[in-house]
Amino acid sequence: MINVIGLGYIGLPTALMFASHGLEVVGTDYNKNLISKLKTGHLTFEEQGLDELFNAAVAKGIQFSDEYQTASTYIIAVPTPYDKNSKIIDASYVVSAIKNIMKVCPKGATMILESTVSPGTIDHFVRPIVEENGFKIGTDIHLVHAPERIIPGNMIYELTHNSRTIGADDKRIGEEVKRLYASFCQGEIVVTDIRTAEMTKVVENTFRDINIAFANELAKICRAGGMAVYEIIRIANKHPRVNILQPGPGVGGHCISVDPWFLVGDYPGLANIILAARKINDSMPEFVLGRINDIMKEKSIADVSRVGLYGLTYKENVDDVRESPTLQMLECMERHLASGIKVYDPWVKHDIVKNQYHDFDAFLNDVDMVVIMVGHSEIRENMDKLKEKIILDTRKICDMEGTYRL
Ligand code: SAJ
Repeated sequence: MINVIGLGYIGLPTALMFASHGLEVVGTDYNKNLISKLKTGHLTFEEQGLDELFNAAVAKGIQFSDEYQTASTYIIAVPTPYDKNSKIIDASYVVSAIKNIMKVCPKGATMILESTVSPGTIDHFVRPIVEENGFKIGTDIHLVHAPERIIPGNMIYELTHNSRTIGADDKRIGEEVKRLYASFCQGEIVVTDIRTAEMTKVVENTFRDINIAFANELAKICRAGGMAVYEIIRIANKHPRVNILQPGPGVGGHCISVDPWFLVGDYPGLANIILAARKINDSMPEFVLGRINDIMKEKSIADVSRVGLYGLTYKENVDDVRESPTLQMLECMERHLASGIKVYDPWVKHDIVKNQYHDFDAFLNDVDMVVIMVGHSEIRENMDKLKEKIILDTRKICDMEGTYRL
């Protein structure tokens, strides 16, 4: 039996995927409210294809519980934030999960950590707990790191088709876990050691952060030099070895804006490009704020309450607001004692910020200027509603004449 620990954005789809492919699965989360929702057939976040997968898993008998189970395999998918001061990983959720598993797990069990961790986390935090509990690693307990790689918005497809990395101490166990994941994963599954798997995952997200930072820096340079950044990127990308990403209002989510800090925290003085990229991406919400101010002056908008931010999530067509550029920008405004700006996001159903709207038309009715922070399908399909508005488009999704850009 597989006990999946942590039923968030990664753990839930993973548990459902294993169960829908016929494996015996119990999903565990310490949040009783979340468990009761799942038990009564309610999903806890929106994701394309998740409903169908949930129904298939329930039909195959998946169980949900707030208690850790006695199982042959544990899959841990809990958050791994970083300490905002030291920049070092905060492994407390992982540590707590391992301690709880140790209370119920039989000898011979395999513990698979899917959460992204800084290289060395398993050595520093996980191994000591296992040993303190009298288990011998390699015989009584097998440790594996199988970092998740799926992208919110396309999770189910990517769970099935992405390549995966399995890091294990013992090649035989690595191959066993590979067979387990091959029950649903059609991508290549590479078996390696634990430290390599840890580092590879962090490197992947850091690579993307640096590349987004390059696009964002170009946007700033081009703004200062009076050049059209999107046209420049479009033409440069015709070169066979150039592939520049898109500038935007910043980098959000719980992955790309977090994981590079692990390397900065652990290797200060060495992780220089990585640190610079983090700073550039973190500076984007403030840059957008500067653009809003400039445009307000140009268009003689005196009152910020006539400005509306479209989008609260960290990217399009997801309901995840963690580290979102819009939230970062609102924080920055509060620091400058500027408030009153209006906000709307069709994916965020509850009030999480001041002056938040839940109806697109009502929102549009109350503003003269719309700042597109997120390119949800809703706005892409209703661009004509913005005809009379002053538009600052940070995502380059609007091609109406007079649209302002980054
Ligand atoms: N962004 C830009 N410009 C771009 C691309 C992205 O500004 O050209 C912004 C997005 O709007 C968003 C942020 O960057 O705010 C991150 O979005 P994303 O779509 O690039 O990635 P995530 O954070 O949703 O998912 C990433 C993925 N990692 C990589 O692509 C290397 C995913 O595969 C990982 O599984 C996930 O992190 C994770 O959980 O680690």
